[in-house]
Amino acid sequence: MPGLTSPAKSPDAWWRNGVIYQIYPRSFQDANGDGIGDLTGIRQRLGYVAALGVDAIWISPFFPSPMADFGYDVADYCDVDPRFGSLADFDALMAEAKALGLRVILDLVPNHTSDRHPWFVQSRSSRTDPKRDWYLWRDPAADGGPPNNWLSNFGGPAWTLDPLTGQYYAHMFLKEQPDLNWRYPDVRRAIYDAMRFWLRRGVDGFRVDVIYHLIKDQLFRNNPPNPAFIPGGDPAHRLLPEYTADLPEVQSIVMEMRRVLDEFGSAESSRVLIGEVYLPVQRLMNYYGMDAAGVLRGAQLPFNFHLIGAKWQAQVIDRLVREYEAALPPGAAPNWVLGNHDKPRIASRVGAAGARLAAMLLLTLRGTPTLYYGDELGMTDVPIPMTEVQDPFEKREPGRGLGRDPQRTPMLWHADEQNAGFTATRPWLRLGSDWQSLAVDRQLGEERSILQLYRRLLSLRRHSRSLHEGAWSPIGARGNVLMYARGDGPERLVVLLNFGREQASVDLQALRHASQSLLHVWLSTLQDRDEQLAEAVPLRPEEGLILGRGHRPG
Ligand code: TEU
Ligand code: CA
Repeated sequence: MPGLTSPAKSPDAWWRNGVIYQIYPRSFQDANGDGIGDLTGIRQRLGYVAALGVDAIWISPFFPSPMADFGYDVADYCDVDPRFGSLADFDALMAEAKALGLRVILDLVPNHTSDRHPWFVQSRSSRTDPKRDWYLWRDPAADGGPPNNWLSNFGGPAWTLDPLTGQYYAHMFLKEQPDLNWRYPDVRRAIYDAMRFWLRRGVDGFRVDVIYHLIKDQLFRNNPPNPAFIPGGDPAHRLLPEYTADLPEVQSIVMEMRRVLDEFGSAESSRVLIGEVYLPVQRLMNYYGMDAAGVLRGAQLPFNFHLIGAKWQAQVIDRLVREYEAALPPGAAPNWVLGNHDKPRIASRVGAAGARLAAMLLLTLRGTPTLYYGDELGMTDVPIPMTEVQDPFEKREPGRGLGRDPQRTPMLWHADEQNAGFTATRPWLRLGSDWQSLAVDRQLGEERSILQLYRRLLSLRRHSRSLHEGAWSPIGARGNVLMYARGDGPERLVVLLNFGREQASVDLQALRHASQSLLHVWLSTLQDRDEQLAEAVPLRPEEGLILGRGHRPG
């Protein structure tokens, strides 16, 4: 039957079109009643994640850490922080995930360690310590100040003076997160060994934190001023990171990391390297690592964050998708992200109806989508009173709207349980006032909830070959309606997304070249229509539709 195909499974390269679900471990499920999520909690909730219909989870860091940046300051790359559990808990989680058919991706933080990591403790102990060169130490400037003008992403200079040896060390983030010296071979080896430690335990890949920051200018030149900087904005944007990010030499490291993964698989390896890269589309493409022969040797998925910053307009999104699709090297896997633990939640950026439209967009574009936990519930940013702030970024730069606590609040499980079933005690971050209406069990009982929309979209993606792996072809943006097709021939389907707050109508004639015959509404973001279309497709405000031939598969 046209449009009806068995799930397109290509087990070797699941990451080409599988769906990744990001879990922030502090906030998913607390199993031992301390108000902080943990690995056992995640394991207990894997049934929900599998039933949602995703392919993999990515867990933000759970390694031993003083938690200056909530785990992005690692003190031991090969263990579990007691607050999150133990290695045995991790193994149990891994086994449960495997049993449910879920892949597990870990968060590798190689740009910096915690200042409590034994490597840094040794490095700072003396100028002649064998680990001195593992970090970036420099003499003070002539006036005793920092060696250059580099800025920390969290505000203030990227240099801190260590009185013990009279030198400054570099840190792109907090002073509790000293940057490793990736020009130094021993550093590379040590991190690659940590990767192997987890690969041997069965993990399916890594999301690599700020992979594009790993190499800094060897001459430590000053970063130039950013002419586009708006006073009052993120203070780190005062300078352009010309000498601290995306240096050409970083590409050889990306390829080395990929080779470590490939030790555990084939070329189309089932182990995946995901790079956290905030860069313009063209520069992002370098991270696929295409060599002279056209072989992709870099990250299989350099994160594409462009939907996060894009203006929420049909024309803008149309241009963005075209630009990104056109820029991809041959054979490269596209990917899309709507949000993460660092960015305001999608439902707060575009509203409740917009969040549904965004879900349809994310899950009908070509390639690998990454979902942020709770976005499937339509969770919004939770305002955190000053006295309850946890995020070090907010503490350092208060009141600028840069803090990341609002998007890190506990997952909402049960409408009738204390703290939504996240914890039996006071949670580390408060719940939003609307938590009961958003809870998983409440939404599962509602036919047309956003959670049901996510489940339907994920099921459709799995059952429709066109959505799962078909080509993406633009139809265009007419007024507020973004239109594109997926797949070829009789299986081709059409997606219409009305970004406007008014009704819109699309002439079927206009879609004729994209469709072969009568079209059915397979899915509406409002989940209340199922009709066969005659001449025009009426779209309600902020409604999205998937149109296909015949009946909806799955
Ligand atoms: O984020 C890198 C990054 O670019 C963010 O720090 C961003 O600039 C900031 O959050 C404002 O949006 C990664 C992690 O995702 C983040 O949680 C860590 O704090 C950071 O690296 C340091 O490891
Ligand atoms: Ca706990």
